[in-house]
Amino acid sequence: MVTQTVLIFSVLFGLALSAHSSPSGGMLIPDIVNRLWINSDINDDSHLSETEFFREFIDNFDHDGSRSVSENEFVHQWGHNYNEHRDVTLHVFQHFDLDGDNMLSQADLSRLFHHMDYNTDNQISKAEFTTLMAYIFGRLPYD
Ligand SMILES: [Ca+2]
Ligand SMILES: [Ca+2]
Ligand SMILES: [Ca+2]
Repeated sequence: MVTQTVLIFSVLFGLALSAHSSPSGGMLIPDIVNRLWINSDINDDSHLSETEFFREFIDNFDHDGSRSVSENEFVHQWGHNYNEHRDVTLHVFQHFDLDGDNMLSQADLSRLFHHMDYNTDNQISKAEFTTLMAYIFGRLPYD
């Protein structure tokens, strides 16, 4: 039932965006993860520091200068960057918003960062990053 609803939504949304995306909607997930990684690793040293993580997901997404990211800000910027469906984007937002207060704060991202950092070297490797994103995208409500 949920799958069917999402599918119908995807088709409608895909048609609306067909001028610049495939009928199935946004980018392929490996492409999104690659793009996310390239955008986030600002100094291009193949590691993601906590500072880079904050810069990518707070500085870029926070449009009103509150130093935290609302659901609307997240959906707007993610959609702009990755051409992704609102429902997919909300799913990512809900995984990033660890305390569930509907705001993505530096505290949420810090917890997420240390959760991702399996070998506790205070840097996120692409493998660590991909593992988390695969987990999040793997839990999307459709296959
Ligand atoms: Ca880096
Ligand atoms: Ca939060
Ligand atoms: Ca690490």
